[in-house]
Amino acid sequence: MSWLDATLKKSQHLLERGLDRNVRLAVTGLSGAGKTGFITSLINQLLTAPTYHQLTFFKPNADGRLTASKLAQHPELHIPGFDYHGAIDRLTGNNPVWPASTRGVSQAQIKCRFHVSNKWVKKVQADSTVTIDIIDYPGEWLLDLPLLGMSFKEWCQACVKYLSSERREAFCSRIKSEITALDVTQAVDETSTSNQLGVVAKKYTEALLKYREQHNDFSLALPGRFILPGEFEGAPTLEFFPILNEDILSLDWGTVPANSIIKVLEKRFNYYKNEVIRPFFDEYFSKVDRQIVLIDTCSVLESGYDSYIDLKQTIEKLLDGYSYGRSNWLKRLFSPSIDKLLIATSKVDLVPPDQHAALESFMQKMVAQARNNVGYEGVDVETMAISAISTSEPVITEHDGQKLHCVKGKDRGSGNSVIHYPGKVPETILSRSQWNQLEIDFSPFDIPELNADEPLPHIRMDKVLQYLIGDKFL
Ligand SMILES: Nc1nc2c(ncn2[C@@H]2O[C@H](COP(=O)(O)OP(=O)(O)OP(=O)(O)O)[C@@H](O)[C@H]2O)c(=O)[nH]1
Ligand SMILES: [Mg+2]
Repeated sequence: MSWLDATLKKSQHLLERGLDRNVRLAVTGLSGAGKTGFITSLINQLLTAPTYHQLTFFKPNADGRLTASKLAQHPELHIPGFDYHGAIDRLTGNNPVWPASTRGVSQAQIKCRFHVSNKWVKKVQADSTVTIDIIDYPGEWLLDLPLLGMSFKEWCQACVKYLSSERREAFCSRIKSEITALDVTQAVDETSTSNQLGVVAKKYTEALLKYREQHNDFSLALPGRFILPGEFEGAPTLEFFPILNEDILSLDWGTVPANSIIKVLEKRFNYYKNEVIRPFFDEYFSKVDRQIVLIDTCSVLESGYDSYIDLKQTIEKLLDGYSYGRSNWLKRLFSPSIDKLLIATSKVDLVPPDQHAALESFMQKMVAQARNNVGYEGVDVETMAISAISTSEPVITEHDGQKLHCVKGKDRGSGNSVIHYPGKVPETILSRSQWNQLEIDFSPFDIPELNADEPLPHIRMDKVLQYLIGDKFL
């Protein structure tokens, strides 16, 4: 091959790669992890960057190549638009408030115009545009993802384990007895039993929701749409519950009558999987290129050993669902094409800067197994400690003659400026007794006074942008 051919080939290859400038970004995380705050800040940072050049570690901005950004009308007109302006108005209003917990799906599209940097691509076009699509949805619905890989019986077995834990006893013992007393193998008439099943399903949901309200708890025993049904409110597909009798779970269900309660519940569970969960993930997650998983490690640390174990297992199941290997069930279903995954611990503005590394390290250890599985499949995985919207500033005080790094912010009650030391963040996984001795308090601050037209204060959002989309600005 002559040098001219080689050069042309190289330039063509780079052009093709460089021209792939649409990024579909999945922002993933359980309820309250900070997804909506993150999306609001990400849009805000991109919209203000061409004017303020504040994103030091986001190369196109640092190099002065990002010339303009705008929010565009998303071409998928059947999906509501993400209410960016509403979120900014609420954050920057007289009495600032955080965006409300998300109750449905919405989507944003951001277009960023930039000067091309690659010398080969530049020969063909001096300027180009990167288009970023982001989806926001209720974190509760994410809990349904692992259900896709389970049969009804497997789900029941997982629920038996979950409901047998001591701390849930007070909340679940009544509904457990009610479910185990049902004659679930007898043939029934579905139409006349439907009402009864609906009542039991309602009581089951209420018992688990009560537990969830009082404890920071996420579990597969409470399917996502049981918490937030959206358009499925009142539909029979949400009226199922697990079989909890261990003797029945050990039976071969092949011999059970087709119109028994077991079979009715199984049918509803399968319908839920195939007609509710699968279309949702298919529509929103199958075309994703990049993913960020947000984890509120601060609240994990505050909620104790048992909650930690629950959350760790849920995250493992979720990331396993997202893992991209050939043998993986999600890959078989959707063939997602994610090539970069960022696992970020959110809200680190509640932690003094000298402890960010410890918090990140703790989170890394919590997700080590899941991360390993994903990385093994050739996906680029990174972790970071970030804050989408910072409510504090770092300060150094003195305590017993020693320097102490703290955070300063607006007190939630009085509105006065207060200095807070949250305690020593552990760097590594703790035993149950170490958890019991952990003295930690990440008291949140009020939202500081913010200006609607300026960049929101943040921690490492520029690094997040560089990692997730920086390579698209060639
Ligand atoms: N200090 C601090 N708090 C934050 C930050 N981001 C979110 N929060 C807090 O966390 C709460 C939940 O954040 P959201 O962005 O609504 O979380 P979400 O993941 O969208 O939750 P769902 O919509 O329920 O799935 C907010 O109401 C804030 O109180 C942050 O960067 N710093
Ligand atoms: Mg939200």
